[in-house]
Amino acid sequence: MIVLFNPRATKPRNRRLPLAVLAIAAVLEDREDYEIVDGNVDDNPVASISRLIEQYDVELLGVSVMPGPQMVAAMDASREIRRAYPHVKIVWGGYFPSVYPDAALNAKYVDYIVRGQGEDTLLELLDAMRGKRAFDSILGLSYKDIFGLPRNNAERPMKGPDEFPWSPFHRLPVEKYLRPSFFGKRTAVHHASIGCPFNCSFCGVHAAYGNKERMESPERTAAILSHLVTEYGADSVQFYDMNFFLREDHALELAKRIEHLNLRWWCEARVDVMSRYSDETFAALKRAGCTMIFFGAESGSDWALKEMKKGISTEQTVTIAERTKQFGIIPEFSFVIGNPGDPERDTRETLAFIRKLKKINPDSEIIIYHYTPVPQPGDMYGNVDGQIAWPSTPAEWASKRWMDFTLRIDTQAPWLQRKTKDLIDNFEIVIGSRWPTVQDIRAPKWSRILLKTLSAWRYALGVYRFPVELQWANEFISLRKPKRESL
Ligand code: B12
Repeated sequence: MIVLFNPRATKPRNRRLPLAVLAIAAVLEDREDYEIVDGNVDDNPVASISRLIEQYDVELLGVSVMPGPQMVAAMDASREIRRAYPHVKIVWGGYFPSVYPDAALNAKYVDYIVRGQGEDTLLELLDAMRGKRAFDSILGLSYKDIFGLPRNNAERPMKGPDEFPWSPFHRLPVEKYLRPSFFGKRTAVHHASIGCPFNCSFCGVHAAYGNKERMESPERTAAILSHLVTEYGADSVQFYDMNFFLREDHALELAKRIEHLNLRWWCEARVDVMSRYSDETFAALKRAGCTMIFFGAESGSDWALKEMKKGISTEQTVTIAERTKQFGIIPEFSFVIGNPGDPERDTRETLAFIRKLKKINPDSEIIIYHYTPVPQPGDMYGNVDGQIAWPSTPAEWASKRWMDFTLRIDTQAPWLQRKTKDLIDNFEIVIGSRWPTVQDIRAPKWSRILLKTLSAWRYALGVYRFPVELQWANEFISLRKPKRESL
């Protein structure tokens, strides 16, 4: 038997279908004996895994690992299982081991790493474990050789979603995952493409997947959504694609195919791509239920956008603010402020730019992060001219310093002066109070009015320093921040 484990990554109320383990389960279905254990549902996943090991002949524990709290849960559980059942092999897959394979493989309790797309690599790994092929022939696999030395096999070329079977939803209690959100009472999630053709220097996607994107056919996306609606009563969906819209004809066809499902939905897109879409496409997307789109606007400085290889311009972001307003779609603009090139200038210009966007489209949701690099292909020893040296073990990644880095709470980036960091953080609290997110469906009306009233003078006058009263009010009200959904 194979046990697939999704360690806890979020509060129960924010839990969503675990797409990574479902994708892996899809290729095991009808082929292998397997069970899924999800730490977002199960209060004691280690006990559940142990029970399975004691009852069945468990050959492999497959753990899905994202950086952040999920990595810590994966580390603790893998350690415990290794201690109690040393004969069970452990493989880690997902973003953490894909982006930091050496650190993951340094852990004694990790035997194999599956980098990037995992379906075929896992099947081949099972063959190798059963003596049917050599470990060094498996693309996308990292492992320890007979001397215990790390081996990173070459990358595996990505396949499109249509080349794999559908997720076996029936293996999970789906109703537990369709939770209320701003978009509906029963919100599902789906991934309708894989990869992203861009190379932004702060994003983990190309570090894990390279720079290609493969899209699911609109026909299959519509069929899966229709299944989630008719079988499980989904009324809304969040598309978790790294880049949902690439080709306009594809977007238009999909919109037409899903319109009749009456779903309200959210997705991620790029301002350069969407600013070129016709009015007809925007209107079709709106009719098809598109409610909110997340855009990585990243900076209000064109030079900073160039430095981070984003490939967009501030003008395109402005166009999107205008066009989303015209079509009644809420834009969610995310910024990564404090570019190492000139963090003070980037901060100044970006804060002014955010104010401009809010004027154009007051419904814009604003998400603010500190600029946080990820390892770039080729930079093995550090990042940003050697100013960041990466941890070499999961335990080090789990320390407060690196958890704050991962969650972008405090990157401790050497280029970011304290006063600039404070300015970014203070601005975030002022703008977040002046326009509380619409996405916290639990916040009572009075709490929004209180925050807006308290912050109005600060925003109007541009006074962001020492917003203690807002910190206090935010703590008291505890409004959900879309970006910190996991905590
Ligand atoms: C959904 C999601 C979340 C959800 C998770 C919900 C859930 N179900 O638990 C939530 C909101 C909780 C979340 C939170 C965070 N996330 Co997140 N998240 C994503 C997102 C949008 C989709 C991931 C997904 O489901 N993909 C679909 C599946 C099918 O693909 P996959 O995960 O890559 O899985 C494949 C392979 O990796 C591999 N694989 C995966 N697991 C396993 C296991 C085994 C055994 C094997 C063999 C293979 C394997 O095979 C799978 C199929 O091919 C990605 C961006 C993206 N579009 O990928 C960001 C992303 C993964 N998140 C990211 C980050 C940074 C975070 C946060 C740290 C953000 C924050 N500041 O709080 C937190 C921390 C999470 C935590 N608690 O530990 C980054 C990671 C970047 C990096 N540096 O590595 C990403 C890439 C976003 C980005 N562009 O920067 N996230």
